[in-house]
Amino acid sequence: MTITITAFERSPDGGRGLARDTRVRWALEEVGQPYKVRLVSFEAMKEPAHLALHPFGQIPTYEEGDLALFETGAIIFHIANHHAGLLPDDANARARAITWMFAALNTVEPPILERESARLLEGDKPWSKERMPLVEDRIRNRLNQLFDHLGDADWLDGAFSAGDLMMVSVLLRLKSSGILDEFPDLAAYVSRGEARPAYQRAFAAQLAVNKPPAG
Ligand code: GTB
Repeated sequence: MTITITAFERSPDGGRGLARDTRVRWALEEVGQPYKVRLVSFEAMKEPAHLALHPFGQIPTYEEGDLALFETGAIIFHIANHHAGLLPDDANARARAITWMFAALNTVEPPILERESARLLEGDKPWSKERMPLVEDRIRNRLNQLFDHLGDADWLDGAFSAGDLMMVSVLLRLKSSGILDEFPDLAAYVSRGEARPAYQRAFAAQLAVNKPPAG
């Protein structure tokens, strides 16, 4: 059955791979599933046709036959659950990999998103300069804990899994902040994710849509 996802017609990041369709593309590439992409404008995302797929008017969405999904956690879990390559066969190892998906989304991503909101939406407020170090320290706290867990392992729990795919995707949003560079082992972990051929294909595919015109 054909898989169709949605992505920004023009991503605000100009193709740096930070919009959340990249992680879904990556998962599909890891499991070797072909997919189509329907590009949507910001206006179209708020119209009834898209809202029927995504109640919050966002990308990405995922369609496969009668099934329509939103939320990258649910989409990537669905992909990983139905195709070999992203979740281990052993039941306990599988449950732990899923735990890491949740940890990425529920524990590590929130302070990273808070920093982006603080910068983009509150950067002009008189109290912003005072608040930012507190927000960034909450990220450092999570990165310290993640670093303690990872140690010198390549991946979070044995072989690469959907948990790593989600964690690397979340950490990638920190790349331009300089904070990730304070944790060279975590920066190396992210680089290992980016070096995967499946990630490279996913990145190239989103860049092909968003690349600024040459010249
Ligand atoms: N929890 C949802 C999920 O995981 O699927 C979050 C989905 C989401 O935030 N989608 C964003 C969106 O549709 C795009 S990815 N926003 C439009 C809206 O809400 O109206 C977030 C994003 C956007 C832009 C950049 N960037 O330019 O760097 C990075 C990330």
